[in-house]
Amino acid sequence: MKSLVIIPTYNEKGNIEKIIGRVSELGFYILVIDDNSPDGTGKILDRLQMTNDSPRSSESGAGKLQIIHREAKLGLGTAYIQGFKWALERDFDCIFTMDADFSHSPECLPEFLKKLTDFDLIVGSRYVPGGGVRNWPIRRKIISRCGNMYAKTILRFHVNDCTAGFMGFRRKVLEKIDLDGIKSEGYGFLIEMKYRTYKLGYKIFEYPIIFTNRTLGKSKISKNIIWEAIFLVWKLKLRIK
Ligand SMILES: Nc1nc2c(ncn2[C@@H]2O[C@H](COP(=O)(O)OP(=O)(O)O)[C@@H](O)[C@H]2O)c(=O)[nH]1
Ligand SMILES: [Mg+2]
Repeated sequence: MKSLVIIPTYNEKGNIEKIIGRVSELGFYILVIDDNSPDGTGKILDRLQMTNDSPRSSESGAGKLQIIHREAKLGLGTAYIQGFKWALERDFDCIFTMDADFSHSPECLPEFLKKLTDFDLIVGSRYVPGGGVRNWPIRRKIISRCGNMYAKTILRFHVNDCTAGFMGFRRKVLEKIDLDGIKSEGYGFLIEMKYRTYKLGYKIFEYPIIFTNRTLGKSKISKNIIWEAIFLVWKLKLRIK
């Protein structure tokens, strides 16, 4: 099984080198999609790719780090769509989505992969027994909890953590989803991917994770993205049968 971890980045200079190190130690291929981060994350990535591709490191997986540089901040949703298409043009069997800021523990990846033998989508979930959130401000805890209850109630589907960004897909799911039909961003995008997977009849498993707030850099999620998600839930309910 060949597995790819897609990591979108915007201003992650304090995290990027470490996260790539941890994920590649676990033997996964990595695709980073950087939106011309003003803090120079893209330059760090180019350097890492050069050292990764050096003859010395070839036994430990040369070419396992790939980078897409985009011109400007185009959003999390379009970054993932581009990453999914990139993966489908190649021979990856399992495709993971993960943040760069260590809120998602890379050590969960092998567990997700194991579960993908029985399920089609694994969701790293804060809201199932064993899961949780660490060091998040109370405001974010409330928004996340209420947002998830809202989405779950309106969409009437069983995923408890619809806004989770840590996911693992079997290739066939991404092949079946109409990726060009997805226009949502941020949390809306994360809800839409899970809802479409569910509507196509695929098996979803929520794997408990402890989501730890970032210690380096700032969150990029804006108020607009929250509003967008609120409207999107209704659009999804009406449009996707
Ligand atoms: N390429 C790209 N990455 C983004 C963008 N917005 C956020 N990210 C990345 O997406 C991941 C999640 O973003 P983050 O700000 O941590 O969201 P939060 O955890 O909900 O506060 C991080 O790895 C970010 O660097 C974007 O517009 N483009
Ligand atoms: Mg984060």
